[in-house]
Amino acid sequence: MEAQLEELKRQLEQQCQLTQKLQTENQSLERQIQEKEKQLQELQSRFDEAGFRSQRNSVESVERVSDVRQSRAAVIAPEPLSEHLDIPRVQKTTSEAEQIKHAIQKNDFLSRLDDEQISMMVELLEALDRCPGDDVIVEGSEGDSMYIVAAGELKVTQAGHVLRTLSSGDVFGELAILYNCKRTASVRAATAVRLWSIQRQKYRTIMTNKSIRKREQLMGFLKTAQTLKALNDLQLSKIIDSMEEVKFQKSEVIVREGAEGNTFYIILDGEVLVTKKVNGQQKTIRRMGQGEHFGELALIREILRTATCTALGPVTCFCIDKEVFEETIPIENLELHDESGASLRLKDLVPVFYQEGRYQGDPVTLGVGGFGRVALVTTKHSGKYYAVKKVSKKHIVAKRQEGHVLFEKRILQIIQCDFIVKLHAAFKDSRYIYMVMEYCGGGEIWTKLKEVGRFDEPVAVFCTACVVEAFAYLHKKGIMYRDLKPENLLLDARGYIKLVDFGFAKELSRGAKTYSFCGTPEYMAPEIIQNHGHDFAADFWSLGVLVYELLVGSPPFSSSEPQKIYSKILDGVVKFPPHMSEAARSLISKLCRPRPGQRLGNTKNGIKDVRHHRWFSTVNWHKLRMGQVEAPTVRLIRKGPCYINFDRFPHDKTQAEEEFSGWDKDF
Ligand code: ISQ
Repeated sequence: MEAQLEELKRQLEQQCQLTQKLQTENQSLERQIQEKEKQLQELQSRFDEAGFRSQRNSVESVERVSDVRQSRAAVIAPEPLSEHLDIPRVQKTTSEAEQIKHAIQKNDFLSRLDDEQISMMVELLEALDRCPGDDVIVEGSEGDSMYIVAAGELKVTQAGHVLRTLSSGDVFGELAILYNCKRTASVRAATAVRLWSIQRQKYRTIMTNKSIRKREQLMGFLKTAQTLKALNDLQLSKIIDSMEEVKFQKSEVIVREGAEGNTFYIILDGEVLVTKKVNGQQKTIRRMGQGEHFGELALIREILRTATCTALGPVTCFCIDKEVFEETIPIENLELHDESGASLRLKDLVPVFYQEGRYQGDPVTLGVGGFGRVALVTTKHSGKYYAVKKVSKKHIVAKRQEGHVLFEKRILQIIQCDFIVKLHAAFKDSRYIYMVMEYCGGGEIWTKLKEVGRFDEPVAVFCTACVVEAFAYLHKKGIMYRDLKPENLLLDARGYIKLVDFGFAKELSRGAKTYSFCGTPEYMAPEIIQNHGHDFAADFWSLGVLVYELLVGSPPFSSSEPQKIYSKILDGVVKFPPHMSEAARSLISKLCRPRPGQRLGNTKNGIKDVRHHRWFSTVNWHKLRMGQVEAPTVRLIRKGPCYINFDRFPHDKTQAEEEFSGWDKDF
């Protein structure tokens, strides 16, 4: 036991000795490390010094160090800015201002300031006179000003060594306008000198306040863009962060009519002339100035510019490209905006005239019917085209159509569907009511059908799919359309179909029936003819008739005598020509089932069953709704004057009688 204890004691002593030895070695190693670190620091500072000298010899700056940072970056603490600093502007002669600008432009750092910052600097610089031998900057002191030499000479020294001489037009101490930095060299007047100097606090206060005001101003400008209406301040601020300033010279074309639009512009300074080709001639639409913007639709749609914008003098714009914009803001946040109806005035609408042909010089008429006429007009303000439906009030009263007209206006006002023509504004006077509608320049489907005889299947599928979407929208809102036919389908400039004419539309609650006899005979459902009462199912019947007419060129139940048409409809026998596909036959048969309750679209799955029918198997419904499907109908659209896709009509100079019964008080 005792031997064991002795052995343990010995081992413990050995352990203690070893620990002591290690501690001594450790201390010596630590000392060596400290020594080495000291040496390293010395070497580093000598190296830095050498680098600094070689750099500085080639530049004008006094503070400039190596471009590649060798050590940790200095922490720059933010300085509070004085809010109410009284900062006088110093009047300069033209040659003084020129000299200063020139000095700024040849300085590597200052030349990167923007125009506004430079002019502000020119205004704020104060004159400072120094005698020979006066110190302007002392090495190691904290810098708060920058200087431009107006006249005289100064010597730059570092640790007693003269580094260089500064003379008129040289800039020094410029980093001090950014932050509080230690001066790394001294500058002393060698002769009597005149300097331009500016203090950091003054410069930064002015510039910060200016930037805040500019941001607020830009925010205000952006808020006037309809397309950006739905965005909050944070999103608008992000847009401002992505925008860039661009300058245009006098007469420079900023955007050209017909060119692809990719950029949105806000005018910061200068004036822009907006012109547009109207009736073959370049017409001035308007002048735009500070705060106004153009090209906003380029952000959300693939569009061709609808006007030319030219700089009237030097113009500065703030702009953003579509791609940058899309990366900044999700496009779903934006409102697809068209010129608001509220801003349209009847007196701003000017007729468009035929430029050639037998009606040359007459106003363009797009359509004529029992209802009145549709004229093509444009606005002095935007140069956009509109279709104006003008109907005699006397005629409306005579045909007892007051209710229909009021309903049509009310319905069109609330409808927001890309497959239905938009109503931009409505007016009335003592003789007429006017409905200012979106212009669909591609013409009527009816005209196209007559031109080509019948449509091939892809065109018919596309047109019908657009109508299905319009019906889906209307039926969901409880509105029956009741007047489907190729005459009421217009093509917009992209070849998309839009439904027009809501004179027969009716609101109907689910399960209810209506009994009025209306529509176009060839398209009437049997239950209308039989007066059994009809509902949304009648629209699906007419959809079947439309598919047939598009593929064949004439409707399935036709005759020159109306009674025969009705008989054929009630017989319900459809003859399919040999060229018609099995899928088309199947769809037509299911849509034109005599019993409304069995009609496709009117059974338990509703309009989904129509969309899912195999005749539509090529349709991507989502893309169609998004307007992302390339329309096969574009090849039907002719290029030429804006009215080229419409039949021509002679001008009607007669004037309707006045009407004062007051039925139109809500129109
Ligand atoms: C829109 N564009 C062209 C013709 C039209 C006819 C009637 C209603 C709207 C129209």
